[in-house]
Amino acid sequence: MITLYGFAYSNYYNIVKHALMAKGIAFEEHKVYPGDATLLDASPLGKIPAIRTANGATLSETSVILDYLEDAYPETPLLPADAEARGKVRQLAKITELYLELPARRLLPFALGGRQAPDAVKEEVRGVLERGIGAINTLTQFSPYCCGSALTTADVTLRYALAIPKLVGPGQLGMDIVAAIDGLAEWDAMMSEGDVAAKVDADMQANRDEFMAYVAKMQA
Ligand SMILES: N[C@@H](CCC(=O)N[C@@H](CS)C(=O)NCC(=O)O)C(=O)O
Repeated sequence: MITLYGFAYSNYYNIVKHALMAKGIAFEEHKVYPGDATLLDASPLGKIPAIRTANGATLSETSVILDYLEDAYPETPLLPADAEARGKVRQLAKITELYLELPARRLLPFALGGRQAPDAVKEEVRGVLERGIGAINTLTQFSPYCCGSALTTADVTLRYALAIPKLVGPGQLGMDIVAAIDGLAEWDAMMSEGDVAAKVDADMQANRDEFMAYVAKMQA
């Protein structure tokens, strides 16, 4: 059985968890926070998530794990069959990761610490986010899913990647990132329906206080 390493408040962890559940793959969760030495066995940078496959191999990096799951468990696919369509899904997921999640993440320590980021950092982040939002507006169809009629890894990535811009956007940048992407609010509500999202969200909320205590300890 696959082992998923990480913690339920992590948005990257939840991308992989959602994909595992949507694909109906059996897995067990091994709770671990960044900085835990045991994580390094599975994740060389100590980042979350990581998996151990049923054969005992370890993998880290969310998009890599998603690709592995598609290769190893092609039943109930989260990628289209056509190579170009697969490329479009991966393009959207990559742009979401690099130009929406990662820049917003730079502001996370400030938001979690209850203070404002320096103006120079905010403006740099704003510039990258505006370009990312432009690209995502161009690439998303929302008909009803990001890349057409079927749920793909781009939807799963975007749903959880959005957590950070939603958290930091209003307080740090005065930006409503959901409103800035046409059709995103309706898609986001649709993506929250269903047992998989409900389970991931409930587990995330259940882990909130423990995660905040971990953050406070790290910042002390
Ligand atoms: N590029 C990584 C990013 C994962 C990531 O940043 N995870 C966070 C938790 S949500 C983490 O491990 N943070 C601790 C660290 O960066 O050392 C991926 O795609 O999986």
